[in-house]
Amino acid sequence: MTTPTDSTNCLFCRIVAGELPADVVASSDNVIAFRDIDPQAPVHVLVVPRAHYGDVAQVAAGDADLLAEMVSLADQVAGTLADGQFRLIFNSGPRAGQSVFHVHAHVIAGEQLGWSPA
Ligand code: DGP
Repeated sequence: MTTPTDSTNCLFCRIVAGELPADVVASSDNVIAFRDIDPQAPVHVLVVPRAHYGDVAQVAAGDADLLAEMVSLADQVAGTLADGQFRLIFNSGPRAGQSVFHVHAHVIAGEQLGWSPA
């Protein structure tokens, strides 16, 4: 998947660097988690690696351990802010709804979820 991957003026790079505010709810060595600005559920948190990768395929190819760390932090967030049950969404590419091209996982939790998000 070809997506813009330039870290220059990347919104989430600026949040990671502390240049822009965010409601950070959890962090690990290489990943931070902060509340989405436009929540779609009682718990809607974005899990974001500190390093810039454009999308989930790029982080999987470049650093599979980092992808595992993202999933682990998502699980931690769901256990802390909800009942441990959660939906994890990666939008990959504009047609899938990706609007910020710094890979992030949406942790959706805190209520009975319907299906499908499409
Ligand atoms: P996506 O469409 O999958 O790329 O998700 C991007 C999400 O990022 C979207 O749900 C809204 C969220 N978002 C956009 N700008 C900001 C921001 O400045 N702060 C926070 N916390 N979330 C943001």
